[in-house]
Amino acid sequence: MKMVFRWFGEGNDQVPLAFIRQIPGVEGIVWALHEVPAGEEWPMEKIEAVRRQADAHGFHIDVVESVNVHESIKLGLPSRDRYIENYKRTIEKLGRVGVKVICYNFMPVFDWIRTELYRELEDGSTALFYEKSLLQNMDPLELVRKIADNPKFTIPGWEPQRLEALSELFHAYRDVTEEQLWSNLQYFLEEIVPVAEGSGIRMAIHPDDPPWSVFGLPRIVTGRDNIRRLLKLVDRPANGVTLCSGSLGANPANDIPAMIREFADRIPFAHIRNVRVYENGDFIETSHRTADGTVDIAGIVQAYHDVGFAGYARPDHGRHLWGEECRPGYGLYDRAMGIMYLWGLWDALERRKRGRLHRNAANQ
Ligand code: CS2
Ligand code: MN
Repeated sequence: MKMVFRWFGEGNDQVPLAFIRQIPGVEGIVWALHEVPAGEEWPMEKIEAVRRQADAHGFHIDVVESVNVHESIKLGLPSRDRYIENYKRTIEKLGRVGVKVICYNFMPVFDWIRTELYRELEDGSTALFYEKSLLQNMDPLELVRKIADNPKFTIPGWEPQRLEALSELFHAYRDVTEEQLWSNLQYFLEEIVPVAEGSGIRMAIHPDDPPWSVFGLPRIVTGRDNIRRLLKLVDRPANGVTLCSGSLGANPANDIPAMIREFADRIPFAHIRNVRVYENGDFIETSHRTADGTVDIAGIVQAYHDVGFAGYARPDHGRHLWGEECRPGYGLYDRAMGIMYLWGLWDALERRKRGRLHRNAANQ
């Protein structure tokens, strides 16, 4: 397991690289050019600049999250070919600086969705919260005002430019069925996966968050069956998945350890975090610790260990603690603690395995 940490870039992340350096066992940053609008080709100078900054702190830049997919690709419009060309050029450039994994998602209009960014937990910390009944009766615009209107930080997935044309976008999606979205995804993958392969890169789709349809928009990466289908669309190692335990875990029917065992060789990148799901379908993000949520983080780490996972992993969202001012879900403290929990589980498993090997050798 190669531990990495998401970093939003110089001047765009309140956590300096020098602080990330102090979290045990972090070898690389997970990055993106957040200022480049979806669909545009990434400029090489800007890519190189991030590489230099990371280098100066001893980090690699193997994992990019995300190269965002332009809506016309998801909608299957004639203009998609132009944007797919740009996407390919970006993949090639990233390959040239040594990037190994590109995380992306295929969610129409919105990336992740919550109804509250700072919901208080019983310990006084706050975290992202999803209230099912509230969302069912909410106007999407109202939600955008609530989430995107954050004066201090732009929120990934809720960039203003993405949301400018919201009503037109909803209109454009009115006739897009799940099956059409699948076929648009297939078209995209057939184009880009060979380019990724040629560039030494594995594509890793992020599951839908939450893993169900919202505001009547189609969503297709929600659980085991459709991940199976996705991997078969282009049945190559370069067509993989970012297995996000928090996104998939919002649906308690998802057996994540079983998915890890089944899809092991197609998971180049793992997001590991916990959520607590309530009986009414609401959920809140918690600490990474197994006992704090409903996702079996210990079982997940065990599954990764059992399959000999050698890919990249990062803690995902964390709570907001100790008065930290940060981008929602992306404070330093809880994610750093999350890493220590993940290493604790991992190291204990390693030790047990080595002990077993020693004993077996001694018995021979
Ligand atoms: C992430 C997603 O911060 C988050 O919620 O898990 O935004 C993720 O980066 C994208 O869906 C990946 O394309
Ligand atoms: Mn995630």
